[in-house]
Amino acid sequence: MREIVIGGAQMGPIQRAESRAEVVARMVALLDQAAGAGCDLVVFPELALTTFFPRWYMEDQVEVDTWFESEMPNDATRPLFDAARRHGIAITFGYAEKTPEGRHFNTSILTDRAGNIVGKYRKVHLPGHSEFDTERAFQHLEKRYFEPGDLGFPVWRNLDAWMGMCICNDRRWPEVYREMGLQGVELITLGYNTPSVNSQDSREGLEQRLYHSELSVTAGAYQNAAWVAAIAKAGDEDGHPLMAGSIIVDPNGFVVARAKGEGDELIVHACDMDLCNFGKATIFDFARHRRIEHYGRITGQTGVILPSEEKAAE
Ligand code: CDV
Repeated sequence: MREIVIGGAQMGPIQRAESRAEVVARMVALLDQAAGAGCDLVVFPELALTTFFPRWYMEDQVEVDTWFESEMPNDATRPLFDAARRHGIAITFGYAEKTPEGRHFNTSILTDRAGNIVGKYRKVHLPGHSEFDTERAFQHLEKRYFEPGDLGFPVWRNLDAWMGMCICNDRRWPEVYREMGLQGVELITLGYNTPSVNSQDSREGLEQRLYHSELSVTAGAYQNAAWVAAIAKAGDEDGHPLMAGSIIVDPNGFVVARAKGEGDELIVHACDMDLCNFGKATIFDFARHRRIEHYGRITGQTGVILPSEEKAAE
C-alpha cells in the first residue's frame, strides 16, 4: 500500500480588487486545515493567486503584467511555501508565469514536502480568443494573455508515486491523460476556473458544465488507471459565476470525494497508489493492447478532414 492523503483545496471567489496577500492567507488557512486532516499533498486551483483575470480585456501590457509572477516563490507566496514546509505537506497550485525572457504562461507547480519545486507544467490547451468578442456574454482571453505551454506533459516521482499535472481545459482532452499514462502516471492533479454558463450559449448552464467536467475527469482516470484530483476556483467573481464541483477520482473512475459548496473548502481522501496497479497490468496494459499503427491521425492531423476532402486533395 502506498497511501497519499490528498487534500483538494477548492477556493471560493477572488475579487479583482483582492490582493495576493489576502489570497495567500486563505490558502495558508486551507493548508493548516489539511495538516489537521493528515494530508500529504494539497491541490489548489488554476490561477489560484488572483481573480480569473482573462475575463477582463486589457490592452496595456504593463497592466497585464501586474497579474503575472516573475519568480516563484516570491514575497507574496513565501508564507504559503513556509507553511507547507512547516507542515511537511507537498503542494501544487496554478499561477500566471512571466519568464525572464518575457514569455507568458498559465502555469502550475508541484513541490515536495520540503517546499522545493520539483515539477512545473505550462497549460497546453488554451481556450477562448485573443481579441475582444462582441458576440460573447463575457470574455475569455486566455489566447491573448498566454502562449501555449512548451513543456509537454511530464511526470515526476514525488511522495513515492508518479505524478503529473494539467490545467483546466486540458482535462477535456484524452490525449493529455494518455501522454501521462504512457509514462506510468499514478496521480494527475489539475485546477480549473470554469464559468458556470457558456459565454457563447446561455442554454449551456451549470448542470451540463458540471457533468462535462466530471465525465472528462472520470474517463481520464479510468482509461489510464490513475487517480485524478480536479479542484475548482468557484463562486461569484465580480458578477461572473464559476462552477465548483471539485472531485477526487479513483483509478476505476469513481468519485471518492466531492466538494459541497462554492467557497473555500477542503475535500480529503486517502489514496492508495497501488490501486492503479491492476488496471495498468490488465485492461489498460498499454504495451500489450495499444495499436499505434492505427493512431497516426492523432498526432498527424489537428482538425477534421472528411474522407471526401481527403480524396479531393489526392
Ligand atoms: N480556464 C479554462 O480553461 N476554462 C475552460 C472554459 C472556458 C470552458 C474550461 O475548459 O473549463
